[in-house]
Amino acid sequence: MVEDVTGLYREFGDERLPPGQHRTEGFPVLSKGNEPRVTREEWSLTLSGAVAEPRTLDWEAFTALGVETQRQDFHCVTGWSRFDCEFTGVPFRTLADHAGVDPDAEHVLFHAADDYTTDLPLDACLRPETLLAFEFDGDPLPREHGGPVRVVTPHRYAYKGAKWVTGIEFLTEPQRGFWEQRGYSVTANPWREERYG
Ligand SMILES: Nc1nc2c(c(=O)[nH]1)N[C@H]1C(S)=C(S)[C@@H](COP(=O)(O)O)O[C@H]1N2
Ligand SMILES: [Mo]
Repeated sequence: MVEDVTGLYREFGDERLPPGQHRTEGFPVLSKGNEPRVTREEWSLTLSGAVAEPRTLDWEAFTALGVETQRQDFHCVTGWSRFDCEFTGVPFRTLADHAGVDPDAEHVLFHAADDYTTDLPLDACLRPETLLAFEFDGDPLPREHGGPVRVVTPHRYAYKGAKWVTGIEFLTEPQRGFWEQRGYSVTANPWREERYG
């Protein structure tokens, strides 16, 4: 079953396409540098920081937590949006529950195999649309789009979605990620055009 979450824009206004964005049919690739080559067998995910039980999950343990498929839109801060992407993955919320997030955790820093990081307030991560995705349109997520596993955040600009994700660090104080240190927004709501921070 595919859950359609493309209507989430209605929380923020009447237009599905956020201001200043144009639609693209293709799926451009935006990577800051090298694109790591990681197999599902080599991959693991670490849940650390302000949690009851730090954990490292391998592929089997990760997928056993429960998988969902969602139809989502994808908004890049450089101006393009791709509608109706079908992503299959494990919800962030499921992973947070698995580790047991401390009550004083407020923020999240995602880590990736290319040393990319990105940060978001915890409440934005806990929305049901935040997935750690491993399939796109029914196929394994291509390496250039972050395979084996990436984060997707259809309610935020796409730089919040770490490709080749390796870790989720729960924080009691905000810490800035790669683009956030370079002037991009921490909150990054596309309908409010929060591009720069
Ligand atoms: N690990 C990692 N994740 C990343 C990036 C990156 O360079 N490295 N780029 C970000 C940016 S700026 C965008 S717009 C999206 C692009 O995803 P795509 O290449 O699948 O379109 O991934 C984000 N996640
Ligand atoms: Mo981006």
